[in-house]
Amino acid sequence: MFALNIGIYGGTFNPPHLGHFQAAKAAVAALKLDKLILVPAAIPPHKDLPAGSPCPEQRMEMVEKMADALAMPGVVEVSALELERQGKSYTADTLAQLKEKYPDAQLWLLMGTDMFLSLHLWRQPEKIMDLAGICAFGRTEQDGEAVFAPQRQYLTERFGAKITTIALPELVDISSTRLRDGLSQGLGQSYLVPAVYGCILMHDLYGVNADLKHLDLPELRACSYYMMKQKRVPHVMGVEEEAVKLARYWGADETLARRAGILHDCTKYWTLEENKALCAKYGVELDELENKAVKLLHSKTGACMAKYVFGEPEEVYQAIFWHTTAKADMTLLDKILYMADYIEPNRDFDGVERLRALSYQDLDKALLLGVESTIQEMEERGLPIHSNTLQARDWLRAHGVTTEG
Ligand code: DGI
Ligand code: FE
Ligand code: FE
Repeated sequence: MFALNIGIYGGTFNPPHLGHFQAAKAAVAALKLDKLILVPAAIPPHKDLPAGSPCPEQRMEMVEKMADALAMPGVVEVSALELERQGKSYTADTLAQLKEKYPDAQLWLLMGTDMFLSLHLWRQPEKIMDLAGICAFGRTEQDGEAVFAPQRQYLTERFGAKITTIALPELVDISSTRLRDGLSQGLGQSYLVPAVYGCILMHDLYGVNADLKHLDLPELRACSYYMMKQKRVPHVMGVEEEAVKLARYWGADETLARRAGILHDCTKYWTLEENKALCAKYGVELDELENKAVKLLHSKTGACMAKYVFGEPEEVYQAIFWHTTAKADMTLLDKILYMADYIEPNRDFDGVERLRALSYQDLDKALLLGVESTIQEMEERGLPIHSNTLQARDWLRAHGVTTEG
């Protein structure tokens, strides 16, 4: 018995699309994989990359985004093995390296129909089939099987291959060539994981030539999700939804609330250095606490990205800028984003129900309760409270707001 079941999914991933995504997901389930390693090729041995293709590092980044979107942390990983090696990216070499790393594992090499049908023509096919079982993504229809069966028999007899086939939905047949052509004409988003599309838009890959300052909503979401980790996406979707609801209820601009919600945490995973660099670039001055508390900076840099990269208006900039600390004398949109962040449907903490109810009865009361709760939590955790947070509380109290009733 093998200790681990490891799937290996190589390819040029030019770009990684929903076909790859579905295949990866299906393979983990069908083969009961303990680990799935995605291996983008540096220099594919079998064909030249079309002119203007993204460099290996960019394809690697897109694959990492797709892997994250699979939402199977600890199972799906991306390997730079072929990027780190010199020369053409031969699968036989990759499998040898992985076998050395996981000597006791059962390796499964995953591949689509075309690749499976030409496997005997790859470099060192006997080595490949000696090191790994082959998992081919087949189709459900009979004519698929008619093509598959002879090849399966041939590889088994000639190389002693261990072969398994898994049936996948139609989607898997997405043609990368057609997808690339579509992208250069402003199409193709529906075949991509949003975060991958965001990567393509922000780095101007495949001739998309996006005008980042005039993105529609799906494109804006794609860029925002690209910049963060998958695990934060549900929260951001929740904030978008809640901000729109609050805006509708309290008579604020729904579109601005929505766009602020989409972008509010887009820089959440930046390092302290990255945050500071962007603040310096756009002249955002930081105080002593902000200079060391990275959690306080994503609101400033998120605001800068919204305004300077995505062309959002000043109101959106302000709302994002103040969404973490709050401040004295906030605008309606500022309050809406602050509260949406606090009460969006995925939030679950003691008192969230009262905060939700208050947000639709008396927004200022809700805001004061939110600010006071944050202050209390910071105190309990022994963290310094930002002066803007304290000023938000004092301003509301001075204007007759209470949390009673
Ligand atoms: O980005 P989110 O997690 O959705 O929410 P957020 O932007 O309100 O950030 C919450 C984090 O910010 C949380 O870790 C606490 C921290 N924070 C909020 N107000 C203060 C604060 N940290 C300090 N030190 N002082 C504050 O006044
Ligand atoms: Fe935030
Ligand atoms: Fe948030």
